[in-house]
Amino acid sequence: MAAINAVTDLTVEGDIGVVTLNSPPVNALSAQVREGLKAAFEAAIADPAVQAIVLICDGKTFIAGADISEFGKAMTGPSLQDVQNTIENSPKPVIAAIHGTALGGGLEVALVAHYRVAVPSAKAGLPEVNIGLLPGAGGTQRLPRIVGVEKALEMVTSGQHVPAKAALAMGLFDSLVEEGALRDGAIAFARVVLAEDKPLAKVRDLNAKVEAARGKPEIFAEFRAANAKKFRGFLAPENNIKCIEAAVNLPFDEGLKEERRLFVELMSGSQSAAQRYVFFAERQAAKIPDVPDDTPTLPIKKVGVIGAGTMGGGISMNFLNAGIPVTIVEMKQENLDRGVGVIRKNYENTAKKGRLTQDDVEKRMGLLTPSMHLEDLADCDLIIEAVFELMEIKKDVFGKLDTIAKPGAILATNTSYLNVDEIAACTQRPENVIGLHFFSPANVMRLLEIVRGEKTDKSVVATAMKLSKTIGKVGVLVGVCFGFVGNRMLAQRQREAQKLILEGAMPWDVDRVLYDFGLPMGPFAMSDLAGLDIGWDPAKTSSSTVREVLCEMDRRGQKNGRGFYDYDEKRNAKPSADVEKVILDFAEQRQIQRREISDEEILERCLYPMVNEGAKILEEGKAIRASDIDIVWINGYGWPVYRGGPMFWGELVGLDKVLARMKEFQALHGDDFKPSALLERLVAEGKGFKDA
Ligand code: T1G
Repeated sequence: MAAINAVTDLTVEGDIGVVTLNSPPVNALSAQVREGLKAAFEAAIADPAVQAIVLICDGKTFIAGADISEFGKAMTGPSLQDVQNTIENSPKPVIAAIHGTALGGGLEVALVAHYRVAVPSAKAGLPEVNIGLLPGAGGTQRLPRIVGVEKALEMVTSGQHVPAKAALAMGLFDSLVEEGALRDGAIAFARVVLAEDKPLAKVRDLNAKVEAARGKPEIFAEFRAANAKKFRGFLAPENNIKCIEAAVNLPFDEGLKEERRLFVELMSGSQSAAQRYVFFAERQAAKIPDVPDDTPTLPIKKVGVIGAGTMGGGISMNFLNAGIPVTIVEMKQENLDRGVGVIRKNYENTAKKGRLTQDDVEKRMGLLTPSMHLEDLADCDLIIEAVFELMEIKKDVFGKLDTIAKPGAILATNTSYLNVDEIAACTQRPENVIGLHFFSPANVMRLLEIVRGEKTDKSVVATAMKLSKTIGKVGVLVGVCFGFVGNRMLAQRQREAQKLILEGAMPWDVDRVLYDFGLPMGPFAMSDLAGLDIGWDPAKTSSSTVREVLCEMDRRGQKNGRGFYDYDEKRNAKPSADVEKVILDFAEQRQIQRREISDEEILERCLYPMVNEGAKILEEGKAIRASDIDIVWINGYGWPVYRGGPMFWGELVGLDKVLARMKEFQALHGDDFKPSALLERLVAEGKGFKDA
């Protein structure tokens, strides 16, 4: 065995040269890996004893892509294309042996090999689109030559990881070898190749599948139309599509040049910078400075959920999906039955779409135990209350749980706003109390705000963070304050939106500006969706806000066909002349002189106070880092990932510009716009939020 460099070695087994990479955690194509690969293949090609070459990786996966942490830095060592040319021009057969996930540049390296073999558990994909890029090492030119244009379009624009069996069926893999015996299987495959002594075929020379699509622009037009909504606002999907078009219409080397041009266009743009930032930010959110990775965690084998309403049902589904039994408790039989019925209906709807089998549905429902007695939660490891958002009710529940739950059980509240420390104080075990704030619909939204109480034990925090991964959520640790991180910042935007429609804008103006910015919907459409009458009391209503007046007019939102908008039977929204009149009358009664308000002012008035509130959250220590705040907004509120999150975006705008406008707005509209001390300091020092 010859050690080529610290991460690469070459061994010769009989007449097979085996190049092995070992660069944890994912064998990413760092400079060192590229150097090692180039040198190892040059050595194997030059060695007369070697007749064929196997490329394999140690650790958990085949090469999982270029080293994203190197982007934006001066490149050292051989380029990836240089390494690929060495492999692709080998006069000896090269077999890529794949386990784990061959992704991005990793799959692109495998595509310049002559053959690809894998274990059944392996996956392959070109997920560059998820970081705002495209496969920049020939993937867009080689992939369609193997799998065809339609599958290539799907793969490069979705970033999907294709399982080995499907990869074999589409020709991406040439053979599957026994699980756990990849090395031997690949060497045996190499020997068969030698015995067959076929001429070496390069993927770049396979033209049949791209030529078959030539002169059929409808393939691309239909794909674009079918995905317009999903790709809205993103730049990378379109550039990926253009690359596949180039593979169809241009000779290979011309196509490669077009791929390079479109790659550089994305790499130099802010969208990819934002999406690469989010890639690392999401992983950073799992790191808690004073709760090390080896903090002991508690086994969660049985969960109790109190409340079978929308939230309780959605929360329960997360655990059922992960195979964790749930006892769900309601006080009234009819509510319990309805809640269980909704859970079943949700699963059956998913099964109808083919994403679950009926057997899966029954398995999950079999893990659910309905009950009318809190006492049935006595053996649960974790109990989550999802009762009405009233402190008195929550305190009553926790007081009872304190006497019922077994020692060591974690007691969690799903409150969206309320003080977790106050709730914890109703028990003798505040160290076991934590907030688990799910976002509606709780079985869909990825965000889980994990609210750390003053006395919450580190093992409880560690358990909650680990559990978030188990149930497929993105857990972000936040501190106790009104609305924690997400809702506290949302309140800033909601307040400004309400003021703007009195000052001169209409709800549909504000919604359009925020929708065009990239949010899934604006504040007024969101209110109609949730229901204008949440928290509205007909007995106490006094026409004190536009929203109250609309409720008094029985305009409750989408649920009854009219709210801020009028809705047709397909729930298509249309601005309402009645609402416009309500707003104009409301402003007149309050002597508000309406004026023309620009889209730019709408955006700045709604978003800058959010950035400012994020800065306050940071200086109060209610979030560990600015990027955690961004992860909250991307996963909990649909902030466009290609804008990186409110804090990333604020820095992109320029904190100095944000501060200046906040001061202008403060002079005009009062202290709602008072800049945070942190924002003032960072601007004065010319720093960013990472220096907070
Ligand atoms: N570069 C650098 N670091 C990476 C990395 C990468 N490509 N992928 C993962 N890591 C780090 C990650 O930050 C974490 O670090 C650790 O590895 C474990 O990751 C030219 C231009 C492979 C499915 O987009 O999808 O190739 O936090 O927690 O859940 O065309 O990582 O431990 O310090 O995610 O088991 C294309 C991205 C790159 C794949 C494993 N490739 N990675 O998931 O572990 S661009 C990708 C993943 C490219 C070419 C283009 C996942 C994974 P730390 P993890 P995991």
